Amino acid sequence: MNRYDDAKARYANTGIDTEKAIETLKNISVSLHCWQGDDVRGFDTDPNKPLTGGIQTTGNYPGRARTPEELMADLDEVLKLIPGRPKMNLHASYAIFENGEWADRDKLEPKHFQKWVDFCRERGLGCDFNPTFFSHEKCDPLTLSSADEETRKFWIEHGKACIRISNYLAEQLGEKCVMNIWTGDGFKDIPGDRMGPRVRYRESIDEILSEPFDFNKVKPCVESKTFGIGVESYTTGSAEFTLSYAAFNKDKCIPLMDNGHYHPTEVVSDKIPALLTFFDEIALHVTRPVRWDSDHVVLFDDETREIAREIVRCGIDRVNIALDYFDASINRISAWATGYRNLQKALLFALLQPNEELKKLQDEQNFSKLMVVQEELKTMPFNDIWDEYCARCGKPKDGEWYAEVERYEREVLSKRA
Ligand code: RNT
Ligand code: ZN
Repeated sequence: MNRYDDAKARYANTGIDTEKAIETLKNISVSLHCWQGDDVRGFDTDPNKPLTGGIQTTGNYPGRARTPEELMADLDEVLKLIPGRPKMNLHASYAIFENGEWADRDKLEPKHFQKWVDFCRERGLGCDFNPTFFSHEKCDPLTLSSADEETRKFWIEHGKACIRISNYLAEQLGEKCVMNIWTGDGFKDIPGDRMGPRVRYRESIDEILSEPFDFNKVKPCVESKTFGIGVESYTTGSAEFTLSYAAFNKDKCIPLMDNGHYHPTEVVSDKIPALLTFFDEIALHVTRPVRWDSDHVVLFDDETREIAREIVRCGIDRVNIALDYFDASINRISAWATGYRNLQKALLFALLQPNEELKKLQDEQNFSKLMVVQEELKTMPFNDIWDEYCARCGKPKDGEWYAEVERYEREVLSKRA
């Protein structure tokens, strides 16, 4: 008997269908964020300007992508290494201009993303999108919540342009486009007015979402945050703000939770069923915060597994899953692939749980057995199912992909001096 058949039989003994888990996971779409490849620099402004908005990439590992061609080549390399059903996730700052043409963020058009559409179409990928409200001279530092009407207008126009682009991506690629509104708007020190920026932020999002779109195809989201670097005292788009916005605008907007954006003892896994009690659909940014919103590479750790368990238990089709991290201190292809594979592992692990039985044990108040069953599941022959899943996706198993990362680094990345 081969290892998979043996593992399959052992899972079957506990009432778990590994075939079903594998088939389900193959169809769960997970967005691959383009910004891990170039440390969130983008192509529409000077790539050497500082990253603003309170986010930070640290490290200067050699080999970052400097052009659209390099980023696409790197993405192709990552796509070789990850099983599952990836979807691209772009920021507006990744617009590709041709023939010396350039457009500011308020004037971006679908054509500036045509190369990305072609890239996605050739690879059978859908595409999510994000307006870029940071790393730009018109961040004062506020954007959508700025007190300066001209600045605020500029960013509203950017948001509207992004709705049109998202619509185009959805139409061209035949898959819904999740468009996430996140701004780093906030203050370093104690504000003199907390309400004003929030009222303006609300009005700005209203204006952006007044741009026509089909809510079945374009899914605007509002992402909350607690604080950022240099923005420690006040964040306009706090959890209460964005959640309330989404709740009062359910016909055109969904809430997005990034698991780096809460206080360190709060967990997004627990918030998933809380929100899904009220919202039909939510969106997630999966990341790994280390003491703060540090955006470390996603690991196969307890909270990632718990997030995946809640996604599976609450309804896979109700959660839009995306990755959001950026590590510039290690090989970026490895960072991308490690995080993506780990989220896949967490989802597979979650699909291999006897959820009906666990629920029953809880409802019967059999908490001793509930603990024992959950603990024993941790050491089931999970790796054999994972290997089989990778093989069926035509992608390398653990132990078989890192050599390719090394080859690519040697032959491609190391030459980008
Ligand atoms: C920042 C937010 C936001 C960004 C990306 C680049 O804290 O998480 O989602 O990381 O849009
Ligand atoms: Zn995020």
